[in-house]
Amino acid sequence: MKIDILTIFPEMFQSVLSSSIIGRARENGLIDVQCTDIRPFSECKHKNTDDYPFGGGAGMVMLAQPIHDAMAAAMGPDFHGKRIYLGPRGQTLTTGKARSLAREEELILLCGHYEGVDQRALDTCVDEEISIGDYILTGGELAAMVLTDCVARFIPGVLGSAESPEEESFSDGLLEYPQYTRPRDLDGRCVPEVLLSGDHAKIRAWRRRESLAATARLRPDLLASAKLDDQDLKILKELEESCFSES
Ligand code: 4G0
Repeated sequence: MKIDILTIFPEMFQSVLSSSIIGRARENGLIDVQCTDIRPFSECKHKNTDDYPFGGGAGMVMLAQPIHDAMAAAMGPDFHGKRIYLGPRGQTLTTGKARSLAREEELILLCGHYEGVDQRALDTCVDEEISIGDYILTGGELAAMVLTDCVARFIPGVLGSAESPEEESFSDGLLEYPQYTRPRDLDGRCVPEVLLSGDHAKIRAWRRRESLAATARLRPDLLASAKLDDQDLKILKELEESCFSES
């Protein structure tokens, strides 16, 4: 998978995309992430990339011309993929969306700034607008990093063979069970006995119950679309009853 990020701040990406799992994936050639600086494409005399909005109002609007030309350069002669604009009007990024984007050959991410981008550049240079959540950032760069990280996890080989992107929170629609490592006893706070039992069926059942309990308590809204079997429903009923008896 190739990801090309169009931005006026390419230096923002260097450390984030060279560290940890994404850094390793790039070294191993599993993902090719590049930044294209929009500014050199500006045909203005001072290489401006923004201007005042027609009709007046606060803030600046990014010029269509440098974005259009940077996009053409990033696409090259035979582009196969999706061109995504990170902005607050887009559909919210989800696990499902990330999983499907990971199947694309190439992504081009356009990072907007100021009050946005000239609508004509969006009309001609963008296939889809995606938001990382209902809040405003000073620029699309952090959103592009979030999307890159989230999509990369679904590319085969990016996570170690032991980890699976499908075993994590949200994949079956539930929150994660609690994890423990050494020491067994931390100043009197002990690891749950079942995890030391070696009984893998019992451990699996305990973890499922903890996931269901955490989801019911912290994100009950997720239960409506979670993948639940009859056993899960029975556990949820038990949890609900024990919850009532507590209060
Ligand atoms: C486009 C993405 C881009 C328009 C980008 C701001 C939040 C997100 C930007 C605006 C961003 C997100 C209209 C303020 C840059 N903020 N939620 N900021 N306007 O994904």
